[in-house]
Amino acid sequence: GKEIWPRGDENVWKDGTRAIDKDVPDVTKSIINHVNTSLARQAYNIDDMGAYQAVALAARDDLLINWNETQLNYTRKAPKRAYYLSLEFLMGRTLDNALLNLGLKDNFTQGVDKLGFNIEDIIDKERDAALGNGGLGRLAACYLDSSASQELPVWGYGLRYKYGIFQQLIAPDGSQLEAPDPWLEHSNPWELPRVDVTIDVRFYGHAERLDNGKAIWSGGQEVLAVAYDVMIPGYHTKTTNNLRLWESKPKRGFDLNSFNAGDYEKAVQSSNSAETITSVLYPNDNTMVGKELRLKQQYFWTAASLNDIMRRFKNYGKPITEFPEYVAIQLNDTHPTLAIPELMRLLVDEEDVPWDKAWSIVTSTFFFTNHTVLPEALEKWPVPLMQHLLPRHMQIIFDLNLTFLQAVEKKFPGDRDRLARMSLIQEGYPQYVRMANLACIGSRRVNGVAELHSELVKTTIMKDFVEFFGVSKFSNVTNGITPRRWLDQCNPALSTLITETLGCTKNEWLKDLYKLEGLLKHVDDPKFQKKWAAIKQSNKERLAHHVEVTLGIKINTKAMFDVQIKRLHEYKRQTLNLLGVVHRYLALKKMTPEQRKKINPRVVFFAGKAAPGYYIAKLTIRLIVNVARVINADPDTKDYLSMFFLPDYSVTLAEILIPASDLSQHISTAGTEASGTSNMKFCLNGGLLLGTVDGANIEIAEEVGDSNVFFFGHLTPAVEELRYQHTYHPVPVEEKCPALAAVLDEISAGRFGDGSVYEPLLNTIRQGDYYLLTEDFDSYIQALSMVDAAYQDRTEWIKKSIRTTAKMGKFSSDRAILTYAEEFWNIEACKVP
Ligand code: 8GP
Repeated sequence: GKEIWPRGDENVWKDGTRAIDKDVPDVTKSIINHVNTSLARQAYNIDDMGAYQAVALAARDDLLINWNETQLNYTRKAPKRAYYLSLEFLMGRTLDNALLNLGLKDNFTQGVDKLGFNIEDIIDKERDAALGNGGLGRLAACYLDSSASQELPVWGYGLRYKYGIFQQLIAPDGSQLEAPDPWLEHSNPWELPRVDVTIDVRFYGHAERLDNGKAIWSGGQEVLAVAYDVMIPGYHTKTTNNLRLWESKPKRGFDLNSFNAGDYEKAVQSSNSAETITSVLYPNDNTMVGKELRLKQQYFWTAASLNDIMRRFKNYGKPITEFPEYVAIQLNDTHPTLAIPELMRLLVDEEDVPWDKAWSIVTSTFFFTNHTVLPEALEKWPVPLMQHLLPRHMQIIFDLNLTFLQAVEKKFPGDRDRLARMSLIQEGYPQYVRMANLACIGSRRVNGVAELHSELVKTTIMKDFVEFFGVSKFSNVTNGITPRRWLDQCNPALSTLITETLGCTKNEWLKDLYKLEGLLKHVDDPKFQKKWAAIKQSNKERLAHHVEVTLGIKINTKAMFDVQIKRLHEYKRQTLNLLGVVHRYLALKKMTPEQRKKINPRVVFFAGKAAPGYYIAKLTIRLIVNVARVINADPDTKDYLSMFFLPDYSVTLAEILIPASDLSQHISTAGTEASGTSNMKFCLNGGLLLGTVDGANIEIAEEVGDSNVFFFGHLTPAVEELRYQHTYHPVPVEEKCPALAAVLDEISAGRFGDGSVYEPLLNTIRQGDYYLLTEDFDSYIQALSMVDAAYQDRTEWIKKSIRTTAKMGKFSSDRAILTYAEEFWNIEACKVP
């Protein structure tokens, strides 16, 4: 029956409330206090969810004290600050991370134990804050963790979406279904609503030009931006930074004029449209979808953030010309590019700064990071749309363009093609504003996110700009990941073993990840190898348990765990992996039972969401699911090969999958994956990498040595020529790659369900093959055999695994954020006394 007494010791609950018993830990008292007051609940009425809320509030109290001290210290010392503007922050869960960063995990573990709860069960009640699509959003979250951990005065600015990335469900036929993610349904203890911090944001209306390049922008619709603050604790430091997320609200509850005129419906309508702005995250990754509401989001967020930044700068009491000495703003891709004309508008129209001076302030303030060279991702907005929504900004962009093109003409006289390529405006009907061009001319520095990608930025999309501005404006900052979440938090056993082995504190190596090299001394120590392997094994069992609980499927944990988890995109080539699995399955089918026994069993995991409008990506999921059904049910082969699509990929699911992987796949067509960041996470957790010579894979191999990664496929310089051949001199798949043709034929023939369903997907390979699967398939299969061979020698594999982890120092996001801080922003640590 139902318990009528609280879990745990009833006396602890009672004494804790009265706070008299010395034996009751402070955290326990604090939790009880929150149960009674904040939650207004009684002890016998508390389940894991209630306990989670009380524990979160207790931890929040500690964060708040640090947060207040940090902000006060910034106000007193008035340091130069940096702001990270990102439309996406893929935070995941907060409680565990907060407890670890505060150094309070053990206290809380004991504290909840006294109340009859288990801390891991409580942690498991939290929903992910999934305000992002993939790598770009998770990178922003890692950078916030590193900024706070390095005690840097950095704030994030983003949007408080009511709905994060959709929840992914799999329909009976195997295809993806999307459901909304109402993550704020239960109150969110990690955000602080600031009803007093609001900014008016204008849309539409008229811009009337005055003298000196100034104008007055009036009329239109005004929307209110309300701030919500999220505390970002550094690891083992008091510094607790801020992530400010804006929510849109109607400026007045309703439009009094319309209301008085008796048009109640219209009055309520305008308030609806104001609230729509921050209602949902656009679920596209690496692709631009030109929706008006998205442009509204972008302006709403940049305007609110810029006004807030300006207000804070003014509190410093410095002359406006010193703005860039106190403010640096990083633009996370082109999404916040409207910040450039917005700062021009604030300076020229509202602060009376002369145009040229204003432009020099702007171009000293902004820094721009590009995250992809894929053409479909480059943002451009129709001029008529922008003119309508943001008439003043459109004027400013045209004025900037005129001066800019005059300068280009001066440097390269008579080069009309160059002018057309570099213009902020793409000609045509309609014209378009090219956001990357605007971001580039408005920023002091432009960077890519891995060595190869930064080279491609310079030689492709920014080539003309390199010739105009000089190459020194363009550079590289290779991405990084926070080792706090991506090792200490997700793989506590490995973290403990590393601390024991290195002979330094956990704090020391987590903040100086190069210290991992100390593991190399122990590579040949059989005892250490054994411990290392045992941890991997228990992580595999943890994953298997999770799959059994969520999907009801049992997994052979003795098999090699082979993982590809990322957004579904043709350039990432999940299809190559899938076809590789089918190839393996067909080969197994042809073997005798005796032959099969020599094969090392393999379990292949896929996870990832497809943009709801991305037909081919969704079809790929459907095929993965249906191939899995057939393979997993085949008694001949199921002991040697199985395959799973885990639905609803998230940060939290990644935290379970990554520590459990023996091998992970990062197999994009060369030159298409800007960096990748999960590749770093897998390697940090001792998983080996199977990949193409692309993005940060290259730098990982440089660190760990070629013998510890499995590379295959064509290199970037070959891609353009190969694509040309596929377009103009196509060769049938049967001739180019018979092994692949055989696989495609089996699918067409209906071996995995009605083949005709998958024709559009298979045809992307048979015709055009833009992502060059036919070119890389043989080499991929060969690499997979090398993986098999390597896995046969388990000791050697473990050594590779240790060496890989040991050489991950470079990929700490602390290194990346310090590069931004020192080389771009010119900011320094500001320690809380
Ligand atoms: C991603 C890149 O695809 C990935 O390689 C990289 O690791 C990550 O950014 C972080 O740098 N790019 C995007 O998500 C992206 O470009 N998104 C939208 C701007 C189009």
